[in-house]
Amino acid sequence: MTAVAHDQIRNLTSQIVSETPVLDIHTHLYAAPFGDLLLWGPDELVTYHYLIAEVSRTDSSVSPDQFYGMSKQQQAEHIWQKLFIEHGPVSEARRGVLTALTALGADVSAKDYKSIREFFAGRSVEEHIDAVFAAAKCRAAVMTNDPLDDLERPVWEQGFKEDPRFKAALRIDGLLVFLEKNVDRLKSMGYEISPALGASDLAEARRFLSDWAKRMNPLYLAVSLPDSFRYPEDSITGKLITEAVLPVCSQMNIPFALMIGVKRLINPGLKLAGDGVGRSDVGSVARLCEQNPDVKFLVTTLALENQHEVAVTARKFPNLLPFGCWWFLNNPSLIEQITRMRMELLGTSFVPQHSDCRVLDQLVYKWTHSRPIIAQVLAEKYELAAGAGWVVTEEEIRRDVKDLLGENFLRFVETR
Ligand code: FIX
Ligand code: ZN
Repeated sequence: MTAVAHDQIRNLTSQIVSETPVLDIHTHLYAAPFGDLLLWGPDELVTYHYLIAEVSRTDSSVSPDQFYGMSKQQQAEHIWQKLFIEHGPVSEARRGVLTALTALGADVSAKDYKSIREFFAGRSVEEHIDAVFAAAKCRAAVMTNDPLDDLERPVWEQGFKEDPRFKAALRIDGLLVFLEKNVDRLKSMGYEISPALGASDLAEARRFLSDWAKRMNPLYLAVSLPDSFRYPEDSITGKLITEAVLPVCSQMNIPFALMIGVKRLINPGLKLAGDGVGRSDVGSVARLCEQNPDVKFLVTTLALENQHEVAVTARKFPNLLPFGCWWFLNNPSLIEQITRMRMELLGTSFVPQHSDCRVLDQLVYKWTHSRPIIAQVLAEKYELAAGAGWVVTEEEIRRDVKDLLGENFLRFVETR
């Protein structure tokens, strides 16, 4: 064992965190065989829905309809002009663009967007995947795979050569939250599931879930739920969770990931950029864990106000793994606050971050921005332990960093 001097803890921890490969447990990225579902490159980076929300409030002379009427290139140039040239790139999402572009070799100092776009022109998606995963020190990213997506489903049905850097997650919002609009699609796929949810509908729902779980071999089943979510609940979502999702998760030993707290489309005109946040009922999470001890739950909530209660609830239920600083929480000041609070309550038994990348290039900035914060909090706690007489070793720090950046998650999904 290599003891670490007190004044070396911070540097060593930050070095170890910066060099340890990360397993990113939730992204909207796709392996190359999924084609255009994988968004990449500067125009996608700059038109990220976080920046669409920011430009819509910064320059109201262009309406959301007018903005969405532009080509992707025109949208990118508009955002660059309004959010980077006419106003300081000080928001997290804007800084993210600069971090990713610079880390991938582009020169942003000239502030000339067209030359930045030119720099990436002619790259193949395979080259870009290699470059991004290397720059982000990402060993694997978990996708968001929706069998009810008409572009994605044929890729799974045809089969493809797997890339070990992309893991599957079976996303089931289309069944749990949007069943009514997917009844015909499910029927065309061979599943008779009516919103009446009689016994045969529920059996069909279980068959749908287990069929696609067998096909995708997902690390977890996942759903994003509104802030109004309650468990148990006599609703389509509530019934399907109780009668279909939980039995299948228990039988196949697959965790269920709940992302709770979105207020969908509070401004519909902004489309994907129009979602808001609401406080969730964490009591529902506690009941899920208490009433289903044989099911593992991965939980992230969108509201800052819910973070403490989720961490406390996780102290009571080993089948609950809190993860990530989701979406509107993915900001340095909040990541630090949430990570410190979680570490004080849970030690290292949580997943501090996921990227939620929608664009491949974002993998670089989401982790470049989060790693130093995770390192700072962990180092601080080790310094305090050392101050209380503990002999901190390099091996201990390496072990805990590996846990926080992936092993916790893998152990959780793999254990029965
Ligand atoms: O439901 C989700 O997976 C959310 O992460 C997304 O829908 C959201 O649009 C997003 O990109 C958050 O970062
Ligand atoms: Zn997401």
